[in-house]
Amino acid sequence: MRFRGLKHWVLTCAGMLGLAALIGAGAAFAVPVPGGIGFQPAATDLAKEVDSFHDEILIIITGITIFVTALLVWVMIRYNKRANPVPKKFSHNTLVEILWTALPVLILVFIAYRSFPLLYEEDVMPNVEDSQIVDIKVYGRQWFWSYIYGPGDDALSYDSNIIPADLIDPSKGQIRQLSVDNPMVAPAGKYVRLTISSSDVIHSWAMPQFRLKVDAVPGRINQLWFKTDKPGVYYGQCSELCGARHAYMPIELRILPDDQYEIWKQKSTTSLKDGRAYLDQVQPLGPAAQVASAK
Ligand SMILES: [Cu+2]
Repeated sequence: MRFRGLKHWVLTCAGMLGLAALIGAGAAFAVPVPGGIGFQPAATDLAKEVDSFHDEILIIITGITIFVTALLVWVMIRYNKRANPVPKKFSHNTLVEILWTALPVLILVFIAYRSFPLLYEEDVMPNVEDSQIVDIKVYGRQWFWSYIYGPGDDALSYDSNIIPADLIDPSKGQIRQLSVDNPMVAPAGKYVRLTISSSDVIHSWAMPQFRLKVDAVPGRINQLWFKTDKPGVYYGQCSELCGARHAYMPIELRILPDDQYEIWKQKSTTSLKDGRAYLDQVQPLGPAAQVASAK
């Protein structure tokens, strides 16, 4: 990872620099928690890169804010009417003007140098063998998601609807506003390529733990990819205001080990219900996963 030294320095300073950075580094739960203000833990290598970029930006922002505030305070105290009754009347200072132009440019160049490669990496999947790629089509709809599994001839497709609040069963690890009837499922350790579109209005498929978000635009195909080695359950929500039930089309993503994923897909192709039963069997959430189920 680039800037490893800087990142360590950033993490060391995080405690001094703010509660947000501190909690972000120490967050333990993969679901939103009451009062939580940090990030959910990163689940992909790219998400970790995004986090270290965030930490670097936080340092820069904090430095600039402190510097500008100190300048303002200094001006207010040293150059007010009482302390400085006869002001000087010059209007140019070449050195200062060069500095306040060049330094912000250098800071912006550094930020661009860090952010453009990340943007590119998030957008373009690495060149890997076809056997390493899993293609899933994602459609946003008013107001649920549809997932279509390839390859090619759409072997499996289904809709994913929210479980209504009055049907939520916390003993099964279901979480109000986040759990769905048929979760999206993807294998761990593979490159999962999503092609995302919409059949009505603009939605947005967002997965905080992967630091991914892309609009689902009718008539247009967007692409995302991710690769995580951690099986588990991940939650996201539609992140583009899409109508009356925008708040009721969450994303539940289950990452399974590759062999279990294949079995799940096979079972689901025959019967969605069997697939769901298999999912609950190999990846039971249990009440322990209950972090944010409070009403
Ligand atoms: Cu939506």
